[in-house]
Amino acid sequence: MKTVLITGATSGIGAACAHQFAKEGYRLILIARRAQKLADAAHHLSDKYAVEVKTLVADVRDQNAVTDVLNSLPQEWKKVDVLVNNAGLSQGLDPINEGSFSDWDAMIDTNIKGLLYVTKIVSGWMVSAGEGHIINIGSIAGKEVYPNGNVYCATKHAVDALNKGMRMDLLPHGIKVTAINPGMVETEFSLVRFKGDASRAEQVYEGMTPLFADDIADAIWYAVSRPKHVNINDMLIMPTAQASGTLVNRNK
Ligand code: NDP
Ligand code: 8X3
Repeated sequence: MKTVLITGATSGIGAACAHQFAKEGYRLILIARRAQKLADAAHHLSDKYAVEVKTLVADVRDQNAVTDVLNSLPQEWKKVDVLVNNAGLSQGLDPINEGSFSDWDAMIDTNIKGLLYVTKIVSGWMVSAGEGHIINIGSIAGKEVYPNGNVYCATKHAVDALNKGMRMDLLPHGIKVTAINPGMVETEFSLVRFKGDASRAEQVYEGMTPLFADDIADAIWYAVSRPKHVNINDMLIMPTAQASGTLVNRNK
């Protein structure tokens, strides 16, 4: 029985991954802050796929909380085969001189530090087991920078660097490390970026077909299901209607 740990499993890409791995018969460990949404997802997944699900309500920014909830898992759940470092967010889209300190803290603390807190513990378990696969959700924003994307792009460039660094450090232990870097995916991402402004969020995807969370879960499953001797280092996945961070064809 294989086990996957997914951060940010209450919505979007993380929720789609939970379905994909459950469908493949994995046991699930799901982390997010919204307790009720997490509990509802767990019930639904265990009913639909007949898999075991553990939910851990935690804010990945909180180093002590992350350490406590992960260490509280029963020993037999600490053999994690796949870690999907997905929890993340953007806050605001402002020029650097107008950016908000709290937005910057939220992005840096979640996308970089939260990813590190979870990875430190789970990669330790993988080293003990002598195997494992870490999937880091980066972004087109980790490959290029777009106007007003400043700090969000910086956090995803950091994920790109950490993805490469982890692969080097974990090489002696046979642990695979993969970055999945999506372009525009229609999830709660834009609603969160624009702090609940639904009409501004909708405009992001107006006149074009974005990626859907299932497209990314499918790509993650492709990487995870390669033979033991094959690692997908890095995948950049864009909607057909998006050629770069900002170049979008809205006429089709
Ligand atoms: P969503 O907003 O739909 O999902 C984000 C998930 O992360 C939610 O489950 C949320 O759960 C969780 N999360 C956010 N902050 C925290 C936190 N501090 N602690 C624990 N969980 C947290 O967005 P996406 O699915 O689109 O985003 C997933 C990842 O994909 C992010 O890393 C994002 O940067 C990346 N990405 C997204 C793209 C897009 O266009 N959508 C493109 C490229 C990359 P809860 O609120 O319950 O804690
Ligand atoms: C999310 C996609 O284009 O807003 O990482 O950076 S984008």
